Amino acid sequence: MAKKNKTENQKTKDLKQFEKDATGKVMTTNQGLKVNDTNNSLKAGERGSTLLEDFLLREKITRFDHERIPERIVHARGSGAHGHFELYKSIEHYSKAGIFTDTNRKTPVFVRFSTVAGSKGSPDLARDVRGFAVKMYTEEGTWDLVGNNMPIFFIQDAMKFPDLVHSVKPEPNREIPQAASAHDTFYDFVSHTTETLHNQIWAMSDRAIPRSFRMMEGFGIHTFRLINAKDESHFVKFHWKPKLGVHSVTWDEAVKINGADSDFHRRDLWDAIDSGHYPEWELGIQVVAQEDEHKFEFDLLDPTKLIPEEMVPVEIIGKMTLNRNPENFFAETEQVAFLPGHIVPGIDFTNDPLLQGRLFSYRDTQLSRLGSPNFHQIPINRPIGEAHNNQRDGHMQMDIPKGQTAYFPNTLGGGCPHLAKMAEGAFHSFEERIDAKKIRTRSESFSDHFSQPALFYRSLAKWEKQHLAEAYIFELGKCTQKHIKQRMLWLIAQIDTDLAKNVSKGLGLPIPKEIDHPINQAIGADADVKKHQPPKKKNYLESDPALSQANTKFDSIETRQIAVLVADGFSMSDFTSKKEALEKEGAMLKLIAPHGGTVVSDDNTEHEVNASIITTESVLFDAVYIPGGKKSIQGLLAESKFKKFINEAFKHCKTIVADNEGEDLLDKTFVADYKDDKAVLINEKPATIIRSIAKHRNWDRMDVAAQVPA
Ligand code: HDD
Repeated sequence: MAKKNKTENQKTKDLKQFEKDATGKVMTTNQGLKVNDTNNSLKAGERGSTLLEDFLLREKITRFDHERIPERIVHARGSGAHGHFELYKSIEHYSKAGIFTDTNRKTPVFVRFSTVAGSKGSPDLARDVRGFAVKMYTEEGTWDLVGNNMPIFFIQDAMKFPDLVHSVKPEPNREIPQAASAHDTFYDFVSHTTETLHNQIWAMSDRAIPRSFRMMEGFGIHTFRLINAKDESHFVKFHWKPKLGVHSVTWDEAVKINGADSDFHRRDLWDAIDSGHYPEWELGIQVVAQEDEHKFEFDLLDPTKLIPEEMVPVEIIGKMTLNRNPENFFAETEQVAFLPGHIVPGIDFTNDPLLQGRLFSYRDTQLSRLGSPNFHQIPINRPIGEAHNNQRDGHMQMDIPKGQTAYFPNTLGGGCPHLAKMAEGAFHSFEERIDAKKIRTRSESFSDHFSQPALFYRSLAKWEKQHLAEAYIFELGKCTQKHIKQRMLWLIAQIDTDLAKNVSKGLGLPIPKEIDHPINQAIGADADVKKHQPPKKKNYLESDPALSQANTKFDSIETRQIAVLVADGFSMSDFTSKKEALEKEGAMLKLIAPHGGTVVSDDNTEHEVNASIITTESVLFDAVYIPGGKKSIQGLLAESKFKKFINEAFKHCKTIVADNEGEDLLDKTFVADYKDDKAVLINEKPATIIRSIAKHRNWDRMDVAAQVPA
C-alpha cells in the first residue's frame, strides 16, 4: 500500500494555511452561499429557456471559461516535488550564505523538472534537454537555481534565445512537429549557428532521453560567484549528482513509451515519492579562484563551455531529498515561478551574457503567464521569511499592507520598513571592477565552438557513440532539405570524422568537402564558421570520464520496475524467493498476466494482477522475470504478446530472468539463441540478478539486439 509520507518543513507549514480540504464540507458558491443543485440551470418552465438571472450558472461557467493560463513559452511540460536540502560541511571560506554555512538546517525546496520544446500535454520521452529548476526557501530569502540536465547551453548570448526557441518549436505555418527537434527549421538554425553544436551533440546523446528524472544530473550551467564574509569572490559551477546514477532509455524505447505511457516521467517521480523511495541528489561545486579566471583555454563566462571535472574536480557539499508530492498540480507546479535573479547573500552573478539576459526574461514572462506583478504572493512563490517594502497594489494583491506610507524615506511610518544594515545580512552586489567600452559584439574568447563537442564525443563509451550517431541519423533523416543535411554533415565532420562517416552512411549522403550553397554565401555563414573552425579546435584534454554514462553509479536497483510474467499455476516458491530478495533492495515487482483481476499460483493462493498484457508494454519496465510452473507457461504461450514483450526487453538490452519451466517460454523467443548472454539469467541466485539489474543494461548485447525484429 502506497504511503504518503509528509515531512514537515517551514515551507510545508506556510503552504498549509492556504490548503483547502472539502472533506465533510457542504458545497457553496464563492461567496459562501450553500448550493443544493449544481446540475440544472434556472429555466422559465421545465423545457423553457435559461434565465439570465441564474447567478449559479454564470458563476460556474465564467469561472470555467477562465481556468487556463498561458503555458510557459519553453519548459511548458513539467513535474514538481517538495523536499529539503542539507549541507554536509560548511564552505564558509567560499560563501557566507546560510545555506552553505549552517549544517543544522534543512532548507525547504521545490523542484520542477521539465522538457523544453513541447507543449504542456506533450509526451515525456521527447528527445530534449530536461529542465532542472530548484527553488530553495532559505532563511535569508529564496534562491532559485534554474538549470538543466546538461552542463552547457545552446547559445552564448540571450539575444539569440528567441531565434533558438523559434527554430525548435513547431514550424509556424503548419504547427508541426510537436516536441521534436527533428525538423528543418531547427537544423537550419543549428547549422548556421556553430555555438549550438556543443549542446546539440549532448542532445543527440542518451542524456536527452533519461530513464527517470530521478536518474539525471542537474547543472546550474553558468559560472556564478560565491562570496564569503570578507567579500572575496570565487567562481563556481553547481552540479546535482543523482544518488541512483545517470541512466537513459534507448530511442526505440522512448518512441514506444510515448505511446504506452506519455506521462512516464511524471508518473515515475510521483510513484517513487508516494511509495517512500525519496529521490536524492548531492550538490557539488567546482570552484575556481578569482585569479585563475583566465587560466583556461575557454572563457568561464561562456555558457557553451563546461569545466571538465578532470581539470577542476567536483566537491560534494550537501544533499537534496524530494519527499512530498504537491497537493495540487496547478496551484504548485504550474504556478511556481523560477527566476535566476533570485539569489541570496553569499551567491552572486557573473557577466555571462546569457545569464545577464535571463535576469530580465524570467520576471517579465511571469507577468504574462501569471498575470500580475503580485505573482510572488502565490503560496508556492512566497519566501519563508517576511517580505516588506513599499511596492503596492496591482492585480490580485493578496496582502493587506497597513499604514499611511508607501514610500521611502518617510517619517510618518516611523521610517519603516527601514533599510537593513550589512551586519543584519543585507544583500550587497559584488563590487567587480569594470572599465570598458560600450560595445555590441561577441568576445573573441568565446569563439572556439568545436573543441568541447569533440571532447564530449571522445569521452563516450562505444555504445554511447553508436546511440549518438543513430540520433543524428534520425534527426537529420527527418529534415527534408538536402542543403541543411549537408551542412550539418560537414559540421559534424569538423567535430569527429568517424562520427560523420557513420552519420553520412545512415543518411545516404557523402560528407561534403566544402559548403558552397549560394544562400550560405549570401548570408555570410561560411565566413562565420571558418572563424570558429578548424584551426581553432584545441585538444586540451583527451577525454573526461565524468561526461560518459558508462562511468556512473551501478550499485542500486531501488525503484527498478520488474515485470513478472505469470498465468494461473505459476510457481509460488520460485516467485517468493526472487520477490523477497529483489524487494529488499527496493525493486518493484509487478504481476503481468493474460488478463486483469487475479491469478492463482500453484499453491492455490490468489494474487492481484498489476496489469493485463493488453494494457502494458515491456518498455515500461527495467527487467523481466518469468517464474516456473508448467500450467503458467502454457497460459503465457497462448497469448503471443508475451513473446513480443520478451523479445523487446532483449532488444533493449535488459536483464531477463527465468526459473525452471520459465525457460520454455524463452525458448519460443529470440532469446533462445542467446541464453549465454550475461544478462539472461536462468535459475540464477538473487545476488546475481540484483547485480545485473543494477548495471541498468547489457550494452554488450547491442549488435545482436539490433537484429531483433520487435
Ligand atoms: Fe530558461 C524557463 C532553464 C536560458 C527564458 N528555463 C526555464 C525553465 C528552466 C530553464 C529549467 C523552467 C522553469 C520552470 O520549471 O518553471 N533557461 C534554462 C537554462 C538556460 C536558459 C538552464 C541557460 C543556461 N531561458 C534562457 C534564456 C532565456 C530564457 C537565455 C531568455 C533570454 N526560460 C526562459 C523563460 C522561461 C524559462 C521564457 C519560460 C517560463 C519561465 O521562464 O518561467 O523566461
